[in-house]
Amino acid sequence: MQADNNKVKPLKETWVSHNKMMLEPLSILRIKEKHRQTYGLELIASENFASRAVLEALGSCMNNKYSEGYPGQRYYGGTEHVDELERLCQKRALEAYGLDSEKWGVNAQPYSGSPANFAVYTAVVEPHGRIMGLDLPDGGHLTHGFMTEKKKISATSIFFESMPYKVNPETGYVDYDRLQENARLFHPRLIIAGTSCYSRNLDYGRLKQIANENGAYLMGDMAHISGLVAAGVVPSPFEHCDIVSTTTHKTLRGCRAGLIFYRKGVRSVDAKGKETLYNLESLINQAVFPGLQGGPHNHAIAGVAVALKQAMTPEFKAYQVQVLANCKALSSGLIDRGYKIVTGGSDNHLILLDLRSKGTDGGRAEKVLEACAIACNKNTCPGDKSALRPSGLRFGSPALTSRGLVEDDFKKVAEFIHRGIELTLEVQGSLDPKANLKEFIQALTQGEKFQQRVAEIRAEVEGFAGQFPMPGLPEL
Ligand code: DSN
Repeated sequence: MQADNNKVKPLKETWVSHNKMMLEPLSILRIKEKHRQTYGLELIASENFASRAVLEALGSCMNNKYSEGYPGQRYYGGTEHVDELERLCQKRALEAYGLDSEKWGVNAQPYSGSPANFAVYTAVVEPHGRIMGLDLPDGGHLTHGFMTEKKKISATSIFFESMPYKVNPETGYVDYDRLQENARLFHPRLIIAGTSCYSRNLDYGRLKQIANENGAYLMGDMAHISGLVAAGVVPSPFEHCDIVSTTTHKTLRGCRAGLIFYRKGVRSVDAKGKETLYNLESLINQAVFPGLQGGPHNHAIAGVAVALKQAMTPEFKAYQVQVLANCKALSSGLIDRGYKIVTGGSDNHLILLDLRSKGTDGGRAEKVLEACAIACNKNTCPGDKSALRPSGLRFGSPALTSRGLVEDDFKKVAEFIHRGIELTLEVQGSLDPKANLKEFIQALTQGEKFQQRVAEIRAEVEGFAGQFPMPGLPEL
């Protein structure tokens, strides 16, 4: 029934009305952060700038509603609109990836990628069951089972038994042969086809073959590449995986949340023609709620629904094509200046710069680049002996591509990075070779000569970055 607007009384001004005082000091921090994002070069491979429509959906009354359960089966009243919202988000998720709803389902409630992954393990791997994922120092993610010789770090390695697979330290590519050998000994229940710092496409067909040999599920974690997959510009994990998890805020350009896709229907047919069916839908839904989570974040589901609609537009496809082109331009810009890129280049949105041949490391270079308004992150390179002194820097093209930068602009970005690394080497050269990171930062921030150099580069970076438009809302 339509409300009769003439009969609706205007709300009284009360303490619940907009009170700017309540935003202090957040409004100042927000302005500073907006300035940092606008006048800096955001090269963190997992970050992006959400659109105004996504931010509007996120900052809405959908935040206020509890709706534990699933559409049509909730533990709260008043859920008719959020039911419709969640169904819409699910429908768009399947459409955005070209999935047949007879063969695939999706859970839209995970709060983000890490809870999504843990929900998958909870659903299909028994306690202390075996999982194999790409090792964190080789480009995997914490939640893929990270542990060291001394300590189980990720809850995945605490509650499940984790055996990593590795990249070949010489080439930087995943060593599938070694994975296959180890899987034959370890008999995993689940293999994870996913990365957090790997610049090449995974061979999902080979991974599926290894999973099948062991009766294991293959889970794709496409968090980093989910926008590229939606646009069809990289191979799709949906072709071979049983389950696919993702975040929604990286290349997909939505708000922070997660999705889990799962197969439905026939899983396998034996020699006698007997079919085994997938039983993932109820296991995964139960693992998410009530297993691990409470009420869904309906405002985030709204933001994801908007992002998925955007992901089905021709503009989005063009954006992802540009993400790839820009990453290649950045990679060649650095190679032309004598830098080594792990695997020699990139098939996706990120590169890993190996600084070992330059005689410095990712931690020191990250600090100098940050001082120059260039945001990136230190990362281990294949073969690194210590995770405490990672030799690499990870750079990604998605965020700056959202601001409209093209290949020539990324060549300029490569030049700025080069100047920052040259400065890193100068600061390092002024110190005892055994100087630690703290002493390095002290020299950088207290040396007048170095501060002058930082200020020069920073002013140029800010002038350059400030020319490009920023998606979102001007004031938020
Ligand atoms: N933290 C993300 C990244 O930077 O890759 C993964 O969750």
